[in-house]
Amino acid sequence: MGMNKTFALGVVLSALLATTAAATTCATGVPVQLSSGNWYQLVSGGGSNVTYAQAKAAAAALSHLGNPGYLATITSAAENNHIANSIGSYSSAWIAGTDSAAEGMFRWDAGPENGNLFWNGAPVVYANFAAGEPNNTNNDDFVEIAWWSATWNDATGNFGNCYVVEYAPIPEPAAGILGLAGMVLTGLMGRRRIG
Ligand SMILES: [Ca+2]
Ligand SMILES: [Ca+2]
Ligand SMILES: [Ca+2]
Repeated sequence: MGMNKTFALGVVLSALLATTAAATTCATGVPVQLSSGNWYQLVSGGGSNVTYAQAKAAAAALSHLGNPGYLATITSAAENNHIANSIGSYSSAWIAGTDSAAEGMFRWDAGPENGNLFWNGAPVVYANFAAGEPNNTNNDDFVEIAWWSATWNDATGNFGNCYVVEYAPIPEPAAGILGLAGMVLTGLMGRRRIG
């Protein structure tokens, strides 16, 4: 009886601890490709997750199939929906938006669109802030996406969050360079023959 009770208590405690641990971070998913070609991955920051700066640095250190990663930039509804619906879920995760340089002027902070303005009080090209956001409540300067609504919020960058990594296929210069090299070689060989 005593053994059974101790065992049962252990099971309950384990379950409680597991629940607590699971609630602190997301599950790192696999990169999922959108038809446009880019991959997106929800990444755990570990036990207490990571700040915006840590997420940005960690994303830049990742790669998928040789394609470098960066903290995700979301520039279309298709991209936003793909992230919200296809890569797993968590309460929220960092994406690469910030207005740290100029309050209320949100720019992309990584990837091919680095530096591009996407919010100046209204969407520039594309933005998906929740109603009433961005509100700069606590000098919020960094953008997170929330899964319950697929919308964005400005938050302080210093709390723990999961993050979304984007991988863009590297354009294929190899074929062009090889083709150019072939033309140069052909040209040289032609000259030699003529000479
Ligand atoms: Ca993007
Ligand atoms: Ca702000
Ligand atoms: Ca906010």
